[in-house]
Amino acid sequence: MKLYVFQVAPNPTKVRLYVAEKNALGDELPVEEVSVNIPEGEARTPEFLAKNPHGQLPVLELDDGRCFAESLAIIEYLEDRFPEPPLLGESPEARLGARQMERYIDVGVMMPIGQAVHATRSPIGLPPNPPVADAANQRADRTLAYIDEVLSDGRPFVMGEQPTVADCTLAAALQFGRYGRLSCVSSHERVVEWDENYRRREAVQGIVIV
Ligand SMILES: N[C@@H](CCC(=O)N[C@@H](CS)C(=O)NCC(=O)O)C(=O)O
Repeated sequence: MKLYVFQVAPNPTKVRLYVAEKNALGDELPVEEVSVNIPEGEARTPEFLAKNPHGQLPVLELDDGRCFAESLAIIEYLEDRFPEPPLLGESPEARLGARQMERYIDVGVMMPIGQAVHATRSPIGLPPNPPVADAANQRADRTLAYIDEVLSDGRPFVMGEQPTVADCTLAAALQFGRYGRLSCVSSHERVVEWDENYRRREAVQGIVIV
């Protein structure tokens, strides 16, 4: 399978982290990464639009040539195909909790951080828009306060003792925030500490680069 990605872009990074975590657990996923340079327009070429008409990353190309987008759908497909060891949790309830948290983080942190970065230091050259950036920063700040509280019991990962897809989404979002030099994370000490510890781990070396 081929996974079309671009470094630092948060949605592809979330899937890359998931694959790296699975590999670190001993499950060598047969996924080959292909870089598509978003700022240089490579996601808008006819060739790439044939893979994803929305021109967005990540895209997973199956061995039979079929292509699928949407980061969480790709992760869930990989988890269905390679269920052991699990990265969504052991029981249905654990998976429910991990998916719930992943959604909170995607909608409440990654999306507003993406909006804030594109409204301040857009990698694809969008014009600055301070009111949009401020509102998005505030939205991210609210969800980060919630995650900070979740982490207050000293757990190493968002869902407890083991990494899940929730950690992948959070780390990918925070990296994009650092790229955009956003300040919304810095006041949440436990999130900052979680992020430093997460990035230090051998499993994810070379993926979180900013
Ligand atoms: N909901 C989609 C969002 C995908 C997305 O927004 N990808 C961004 C990179 S993080 C992209 O390809 N942007 C290029 C563009 O929209 O032109 C997912 O979860 O995969």
